[in-house]
Amino acid sequence: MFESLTEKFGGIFRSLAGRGRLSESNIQEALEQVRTALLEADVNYQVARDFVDQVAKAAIGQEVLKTLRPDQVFVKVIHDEMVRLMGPVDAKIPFKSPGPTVIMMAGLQGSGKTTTCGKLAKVIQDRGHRPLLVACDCHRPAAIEQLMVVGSMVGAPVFSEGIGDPVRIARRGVKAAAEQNADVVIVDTAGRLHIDQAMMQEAKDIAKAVQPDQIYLVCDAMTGQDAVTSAKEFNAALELSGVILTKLDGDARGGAALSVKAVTGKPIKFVGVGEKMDRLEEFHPDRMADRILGMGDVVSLVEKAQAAVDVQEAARMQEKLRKAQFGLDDFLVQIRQMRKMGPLREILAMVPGMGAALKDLPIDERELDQTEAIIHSMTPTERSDPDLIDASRRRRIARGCGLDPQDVAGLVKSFGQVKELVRQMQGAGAFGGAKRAAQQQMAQINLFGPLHKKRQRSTRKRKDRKRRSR
Ligand SMILES: Nc1nc2c(ncn2[C@@H]2O[C@H](COP(=O)(O)OP(=O)(O)OP(=O)(O)O)[C@@H](O)[C@H]2O)c(=O)[nH]1
Ligand SMILES: [Mg+2]
Repeated sequence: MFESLTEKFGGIFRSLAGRGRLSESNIQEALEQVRTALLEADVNYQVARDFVDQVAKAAIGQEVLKTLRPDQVFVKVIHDEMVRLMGPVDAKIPFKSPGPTVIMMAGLQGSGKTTTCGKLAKVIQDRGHRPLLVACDCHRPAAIEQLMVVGSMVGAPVFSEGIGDPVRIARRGVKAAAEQNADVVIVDTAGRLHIDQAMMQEAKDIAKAVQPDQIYLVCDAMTGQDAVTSAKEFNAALELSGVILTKLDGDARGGAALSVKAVTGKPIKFVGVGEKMDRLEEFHPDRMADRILGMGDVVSLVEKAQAAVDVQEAARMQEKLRKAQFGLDDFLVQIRQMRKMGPLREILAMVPGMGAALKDLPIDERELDQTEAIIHSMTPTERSDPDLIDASRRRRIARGCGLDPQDVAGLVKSFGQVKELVRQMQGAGAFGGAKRAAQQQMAQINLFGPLHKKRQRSTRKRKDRKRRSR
């Protein structure tokens, strides 16, 4: 898969080895080569340009950790950017209950729709459901016959009324699900050689009639940018749920895989890697990036080295805390580290059991921005010793970050409380009860909440005003 792209990246990485540090000058050449490699792999022009810009931003000035070479760091940067470019994607198929869950396939002629109907039916069976295939490519007897064959290969029933009106057949197919003991319906549709009005209209009419829960666009990876262009048009007409990219086992160059999410906003959900019915795989951006770069071991090496540095950093922070030298500057570093991991909501959602609880929680990334802004408006001395901040300094800081002096006071107060509690917790090593109490108190201090509190305040004010005016 994508051999020539993999080879080119290999060459680029080799040429970076031996440099001391990733700098603007020594990386420029490598970036230019990355751009060329992407364009030659038929990656969309704009996507390639943005990609290189992002890599440049992420790579330049990256400290090359003692244990790592610059080419290794560059591999990791490229890998992460590729993952970002192709993801995120959820490979789950949302089944609804009661069913049937209706899945519609769309795509150009020969892209692999009918074959993929069978493969997808197999994936769905493996996930414990009972799919029914519906033959809505009903202009040609051969197309219906092909779906019948595919169905029998995977042991899935096929609903067909022969040549006829695809909209009517789609509707009746969905109705037939119950009597066929099926809880998922997969609708095969007709493709044309090129996007044309008649095909789009037919697809739209079918979608309108059966209101599919999922619409998957089947794209042939071998057609590169043409696949991406057609995906864009289909998406405008049909509101796709995702893309299934087929024929990745052939000599596709990689352009479609790398561009489709950036151009359409819709992720690839599955990839076809062969003609047989068991050749459909879930799409995972990180695994795909590993495959393209062929550098999975380097990526994990860099991750380990970075994690080790984070551990050292954490130990340094703990030591500072212990000596009560922990200032707002260090706090800022901590916020940044945390944000590096992704949006706060996503980080928290990864904690088991948090997903549902998060739904109603007012998490606002802007609150973190505010906390950062307040700290930024402080002088270095104020950051390391927030006790210095009196009323006039508070006003100055507030002006600097465009907030209320109260917000500044709130942050300083919360920070003081945390420091005090940390001190208590460390002092209370022998007394489990006191330590737990301190931890509980800690959880109630909201260091990230000036904006949120302000919002509550202003709502209260508004309500007061309303009451008074009555
Ligand atoms: N190598 C390979 N071949 C595939 C893959 N998916 C589909 N094909 C082949 O591509 C050809 C076209 O597939 P179909 O499923 O008939 O495509 P379609 O979109 O239904 O085509 P129309 O109904 O004519 O619009 C067939 O020969 C398939 O075997 C794949 O992932 N890998
Ligand atoms: Mg077909």
